[in-house]
Amino acid sequence: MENTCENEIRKINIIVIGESNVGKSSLVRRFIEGEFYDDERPTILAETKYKNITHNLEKIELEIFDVSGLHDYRSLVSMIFRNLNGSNENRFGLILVYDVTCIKSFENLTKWYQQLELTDQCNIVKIVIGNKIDLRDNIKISIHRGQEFSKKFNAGFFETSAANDLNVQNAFESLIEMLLNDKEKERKNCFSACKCQ
Ligand SMILES: Nc1nc2c(ncn2[C@@H]2O[C@H](COP(=O)(O)OP(=O)(O)OP(=O)(O)O)[C@@H](O)[C@H]2O)c(=O)[nH]1
Ligand SMILES: [Mg+2]
Repeated sequence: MENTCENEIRKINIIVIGESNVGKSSLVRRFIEGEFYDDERPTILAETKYKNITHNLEKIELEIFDVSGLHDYRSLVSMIFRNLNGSNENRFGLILVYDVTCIKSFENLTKWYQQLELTDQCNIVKIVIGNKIDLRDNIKISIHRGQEFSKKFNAGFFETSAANDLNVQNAFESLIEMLLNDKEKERKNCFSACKCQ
């Protein structure tokens, strides 16, 4: 007889936000497809991407909301977030992305975060990503500033390059691990810098 439990798939939702051009879609593409496009187009509104993974023999479907960083769509972030928060019994993941070569993208990350209007009731696990570390000669935001920022929001921290495939899998997998393991201390202690820097 067929065991229906075996076919049950747990769902994990992740929302990716930050300024336009920081590389949100490139990070998601790198994680899901293992590819990178030099000419990645700006996202219109938001795109949803899916990936199935197995964790400890459990099937998991990841649903990733890649939200446009164009300011016109900023209110969309709150809308997606409210729906997700209202409909989801499980915790879900938030990835805040800035571009290490762009000061504005780092400074504005607080505004994107505030757009979510998070409350203590929100069941959420956060990580901050400083992307484009392959552009070594143009880095404007030190790893220290990134870490301090993420501590303020009780989020994990990662520096990545979607272009060179540095630390991207690790960042996503660590977030998923935190979501699945439900360990508060992991959220606080998850700081990782790319060794290649
Ligand atoms: N050098 C370098 N370029 C990158 C990296 N990640 C993304 N890019 C480039 O940066 C540009 C913007 O990338 P996107 O992924 O479209 O950025 P986005 O944050 O999704 O932008 P919006 O959709 O407008 O919000 C593209 O030309 C990418 O090829 C990276 O790690 N290194
Ligand atoms: Mg995009």
